[in-house]
Amino acid sequence: MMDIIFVNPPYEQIAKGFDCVKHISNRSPSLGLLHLAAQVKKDGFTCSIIESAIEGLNVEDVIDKIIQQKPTVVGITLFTVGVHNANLIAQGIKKFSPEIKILVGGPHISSMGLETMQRFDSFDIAVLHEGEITLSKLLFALKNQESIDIIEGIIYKDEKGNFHQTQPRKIQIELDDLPLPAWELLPNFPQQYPLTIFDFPKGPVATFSASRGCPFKCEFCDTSTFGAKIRYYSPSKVFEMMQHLQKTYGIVHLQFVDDLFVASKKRILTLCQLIIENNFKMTWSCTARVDSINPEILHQMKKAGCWEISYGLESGSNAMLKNMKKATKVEQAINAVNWTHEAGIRCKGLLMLGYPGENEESIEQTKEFVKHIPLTTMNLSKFTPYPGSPIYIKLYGTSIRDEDWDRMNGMNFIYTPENISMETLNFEYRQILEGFYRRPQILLHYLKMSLKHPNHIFRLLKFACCSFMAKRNQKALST
Ligand code: B12
Ligand code: SF4
Repeated sequence: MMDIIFVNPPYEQIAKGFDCVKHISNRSPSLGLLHLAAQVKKDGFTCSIIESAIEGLNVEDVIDKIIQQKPTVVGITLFTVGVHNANLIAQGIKKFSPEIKILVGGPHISSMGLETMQRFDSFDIAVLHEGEITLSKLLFALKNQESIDIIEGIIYKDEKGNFHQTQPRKIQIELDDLPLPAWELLPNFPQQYPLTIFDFPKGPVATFSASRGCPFKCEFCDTSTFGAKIRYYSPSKVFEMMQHLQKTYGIVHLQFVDDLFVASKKRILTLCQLIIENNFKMTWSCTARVDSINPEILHQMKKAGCWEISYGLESGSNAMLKNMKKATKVEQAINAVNWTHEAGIRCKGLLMLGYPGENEESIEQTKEFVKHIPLTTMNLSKFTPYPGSPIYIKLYGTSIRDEDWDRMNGMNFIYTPENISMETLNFEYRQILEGFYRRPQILLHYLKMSLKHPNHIFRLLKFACCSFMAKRNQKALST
C-alpha cells in the first residue's frame, strides 16, 4: 500500500472551452511536490505524484486513481485557482475511503490556511509555508499514531471539529541539504513537460528554483510561502543539479523559476564561471529585477548559456510602479531591456493591466513603453488580487471571497479599478497584445525560431487544429 500520493489538482488555465491552450502553454510540474516527494522517499516512505493537468485527468479521474491505490495519506498542493477542484477531489476520496488523511499545502495555504480549512471541511491537515520538515514529521507521527499537536507549522481539526494552529515553524532549511527533486516519479518526464511555446529554443526542458524567498514588497505579489529572507543553493550545487539533469534525463534547457535569481551578483558570476570553465553546454533562462543586472553580469550570463531573461516590468507608468510598490522606475526597465538585448539574450517582459490606479493615461504609457523596447516576448496578465499579497488585504481585508477563486489565473479581471470600466480594460488588453504580436519584427523572430526548432511548429499546429475543432463544436451546439 502506498504511504502518500501527491496531487497537483486540475485547474482552469484560461477560461471554459479553451482547453486547446494546453498545446502551447507551460506544462512544467510542481517543483514543490517534487521536493516533498524526494524528502519522504529519503525518510523511507513510498509515494507517487499525480500531475492532473499534464496527465489530462479531471477531478473524477484523480479520485478513481487514488481510490484504486488506497494510500494512507493524500497531499494536495494548492494555488488559489485549484482549491475548489481540490475540495471536490478530497470529498470524493472521503466518500469512498474516509480513513485516508487529506493534507494540503502550497502558496494558497501559506496565505489563507485557516480560512480555507474552515470553509472546506474535507481537508484534514494544512501545512503552512516551507513543507519538507513539517511533512516529514507529520508522516512519522501519523505512522506511529502519535499526537500531531506538537508539530510546528500546521492547522488541524480535532474530533469535535475545532481548528488548532500550532506554533509557526522557523523557515530554516539549508537548501544544499535537500535531496534532489524526485523527477524520476513523474510519468513521461521530461517529454510531457515542455515550457510555454517559444520560451525555450530546444527541449527537453526542466525547471528548478536555485533560491527561496524575496525581501521586496511588491504589493501584488504573494510571498507568504518562503518569506522575506532569501536563501540560496550554492553555485556548485546548482551546477551539480544541471549536470544531473543533463546526464539522467537529457535536459538541454533549464528554466530557473526563482523569484530573485540574480539577487547575489557574486553567486551568479561564480555559477557562470563553473559552467564556462567546464565547457558545459546547456541553455537556460531565469527571471530578474530590472535593478539587479548590469552589462558585465549579462555578458557573463550569455557566455554561460543564458538564453532568455524575464523581467517583471509590470507597467510603462512610473505612477503605477509607485502604486505597486515595485521600487523600480521605467527608466531602469528601459536600460535593463536594452542591455540584455545588446548582450544577445532574449528579453521577456512580464506586465499587468488593471492594477488599482490604472487609467487611460497609464495604459497609453504602457503601450508606448512596450513599443519602444527590444522585447522578444510579452506576457500581459490581468491584475488579480491573490490571497497573500498585500493588495489583497488592502482591497478585501480578511474576507475570503472564494466565489472568484476558480478564475484567479491571471486571465480574468476579478477587480475593476475606479476610473476605468471592465469593457475598456478587456479592449485595451487585446489591443496591447495584438499591437505587440502583430509587429513584423516580432512575427519574423518567431518564424525564424520555428524554422530553426520545428518542435514549435508542431505544437502550434496541434493548437490550431484543436481550437478550430473547439470553435466548430461550439458553433454546432449553438445552432
Ligand atoms: C514556477 C511557478 C509557476 C509554474 C509552475 C507551477 C507549479 N505547479 O508549481 C507555472 C508557470 C505553471 C505557474 C503557473 C501559475 N502560477 Co505560479 N509560480 C511559480 C513560482 C515562480 C515558483 C513556484 C515554485 O516552484 N516554487 C518552489 C517550490 C519548492 O515551492 P512550492 O511549490 O511553494 O512548494 C513548497 C511549499 O509551498 C509547500 N507545499 C506545496 N505544496 C504542498 C503540498 C503539501 C501536501 C504539503 C505538505 C506542502 C506543500 O512545500 C513545498 C516545499 O517547501 C511561484 C512563486 C514562488 N516563489 O513560489 C509562482 C506562484 C506560485 N504562482 C502563482 C500564480 C498565481 C500562478 C497562476 C495561477 C497564474 C500565473 N500567474 O501564471 C498559474 C497557476 C498554475 C497552477 N495551478 O499550477 C502565485 C500563487 C498565488 C496564489 N495564492 O495562488 C505565485 C506564488 C506567484 C506570486 N508571487 O504571486 N507558476
Ligand atoms: S514581484 Fe518579484 S521582486 Fe516583487 S515581491 Fe514578488 S518576487 Fe519579490
